[in-house]
Amino acid sequence: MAAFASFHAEAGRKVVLITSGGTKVPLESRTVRFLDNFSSGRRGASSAEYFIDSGYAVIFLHRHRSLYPYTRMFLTINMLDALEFQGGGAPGNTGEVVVNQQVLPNIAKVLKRYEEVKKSRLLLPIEFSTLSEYLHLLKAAAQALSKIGSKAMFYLAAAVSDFYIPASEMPEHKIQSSNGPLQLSMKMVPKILSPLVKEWAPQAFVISFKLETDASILLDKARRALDTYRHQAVVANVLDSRRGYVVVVTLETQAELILTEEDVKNEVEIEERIVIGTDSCYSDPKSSAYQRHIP
Ligand code: PAZ
Repeated sequence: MAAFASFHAEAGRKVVLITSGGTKVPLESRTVRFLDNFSSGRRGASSAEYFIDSGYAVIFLHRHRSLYPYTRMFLTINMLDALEFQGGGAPGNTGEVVVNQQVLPNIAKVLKRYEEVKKSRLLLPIEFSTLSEYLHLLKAAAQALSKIGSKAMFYLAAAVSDFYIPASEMPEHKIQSSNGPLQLSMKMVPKILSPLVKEWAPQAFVISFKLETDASILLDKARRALDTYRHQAVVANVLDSRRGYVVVVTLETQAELILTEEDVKNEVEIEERIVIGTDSCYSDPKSSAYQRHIP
């Protein structure tokens, strides 16, 4: 991560670390069961593409098997339905395999972009599964990125567990149902934003995300996070409307980003708006990107 960051910073590029997907919290040390959450990784994966399009190099710290930039569009497609034998499926024809462009209509365009990105080494994927892997890798990433100072951005879209069972309190073997109903006592996960902003990467531009299901407490919680950690912005969203509506909160401003029906018809994604606003705020702190106050 440090080599990737220095390489791109020396080439005059900004580097963003995106976190994406949910964390897994094991209940046993030889893990059979774990707690998980809803996050698909779509926010992180699509934002990675828009950051690359805006001139950034991206460290993509993501949950194993969550959505991934470029391939995210094809996740629901059965690979074998998308391939066919050239010349048809006559018995004995096991010759060349080609892509059925009706099943994968955008594949050529996406493949071209993916290859350009790979060739320019603009995307560094790093995987986590468990909460402890995530915390360890985020700290390592922050320390690696601190070397490039204000050229680094953090875009913390992962849905990280607030609770965990410490290794010392975890049973080694599979919890037995014959012992009756399960009662769990979990500890609070330390708030990593605090050391990240204050100690590990104090010059970086940091955007955190806040998700709630009760819209009435969302903005208060976003503002409280900004007051506590003093970072640059919080993207606040509600579970059910997160694909089409977010509020970007900074210390002085608050802006709603909304997709209209027209946008949805044109396949505009809200991440494009978040990334464009974030980039102009970062590149020019006086920018009006997030200046629109909500009455
Ligand atoms: O991963 P996804 O696209 O399904 O969802 C994105 C999200 C809701 C996880 C993200 O926008 C977010 O709010 N992350 C922070 C969640 C939290 O409050 O911990």
